[in-house]
Amino acid sequence: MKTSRPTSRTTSKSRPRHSHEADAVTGHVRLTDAKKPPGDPERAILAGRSTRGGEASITLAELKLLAETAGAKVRGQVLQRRGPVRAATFLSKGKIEEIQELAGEERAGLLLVDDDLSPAQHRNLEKELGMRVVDRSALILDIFARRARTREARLQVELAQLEYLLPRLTRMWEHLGRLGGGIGTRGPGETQLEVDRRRIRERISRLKRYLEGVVRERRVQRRGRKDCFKVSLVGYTNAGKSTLFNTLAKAKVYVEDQLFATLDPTTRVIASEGKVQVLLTDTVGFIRKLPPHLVASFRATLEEVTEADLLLHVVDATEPDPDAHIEAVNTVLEELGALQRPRLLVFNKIDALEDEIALIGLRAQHPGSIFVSAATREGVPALREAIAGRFHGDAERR
Ligand SMILES: Nc1nc2c(ncn2[C@@H]2O[C@H](COP(=O)(O)OP(=O)(O)O)[C@@H](O)[C@H]2O)c(=O)[nH]1
Ligand SMILES: [Mg+2]
Repeated sequence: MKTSRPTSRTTSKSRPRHSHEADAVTGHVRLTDAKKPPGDPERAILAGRSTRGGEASITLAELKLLAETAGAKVRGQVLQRRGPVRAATFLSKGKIEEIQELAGEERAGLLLVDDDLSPAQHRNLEKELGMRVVDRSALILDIFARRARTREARLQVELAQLEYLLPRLTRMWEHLGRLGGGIGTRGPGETQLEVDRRRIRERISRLKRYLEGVVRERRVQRRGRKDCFKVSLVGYTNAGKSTLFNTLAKAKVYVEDQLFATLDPTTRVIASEGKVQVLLTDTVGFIRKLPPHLVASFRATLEEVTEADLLLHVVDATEPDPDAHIEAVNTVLEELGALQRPRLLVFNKIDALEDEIALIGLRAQHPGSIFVSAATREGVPALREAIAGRFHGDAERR
């Protein structure tokens, strides 16, 4: 789509800068500052809140990985352990001061918050801190935007970004509206905002129509594969789904020790029995608190999962808290309506486990699951057998 630059060039200087404002028309909530020369990563501080003791450090470790994947350089972190949520700013006054101090020392201009902020909290926090704030959803959306290679993935991400942006544009000017339209509240800024909003809504409906078409197309495609046994890899991002896909399908899809390396589904035949083929699909990974807009936008991609005959739920066995990851994946599966699909839990990366004891513990806690290393292929024959077993059971029922 061709979008002319907004006419607000002359007014933009007098309006407060807001992180979501920069690319209102193209819909890109950019994390990195466009004015910065490339190769100079943005220096960021992380902030999170914890309600339960131990889990918070794991949470911030994940936020750090997300931040680095998005190209930021993490210079420090602040964790709020106690106290009620301060509704206006999400973080307490004391923590805000701590962040300011840390940011000053580290010359950091960006705060990454591990939770999702309401549009008002976001605005207030930026105002009090005097620095840019990006919440968890915006950060994940940013990574998806960077990762999107195909047209379909790009449009899906764009839709999610615009849906994220729209309420934030609205609220941004509400405080002016409440003054009752006095002097200075009905300037060109307000008119521009209405134009922006209308344009975004139009773009959203256009994207939705297009993606509906993709969903229909995919359904037709899948109908052609009705006689196949469809296996889908699901799991937390970075669990090793793509590596396992390559091992099972003898393929070469993109593998990276970064989050969300894969956005587009790839399908390969991994076995055939008589006329029936066994198809394996690798697709986008999940994470805790995946932005809901993203799940909705990626419906075309994720329908592979809802219609699979078998889901291989891949878990990184070296994770400190694999159960938390399993739960997060199950939450997304439930949102997709795919929790009822037959599932097989596959613990991966057993080559990297510290000791036997950890493996024994996992085996005891998750009976009936499979343990593999996609890297060394240990356990992969057993996985193939398990897939074949499910396939034969399925064939008998048909
Ligand atoms: N040690 C070890 N590393 C693995 C194994 N499988 C995957 N990895 C690594 O884990 C990272 C994420 O892998 P990838 O397949 O991209 O994960 P995905 O996000 O689930 O698709 C990469 O650095 C892989 O090399 C394994 O069996 N053992
Ligand atoms: Mg992958």
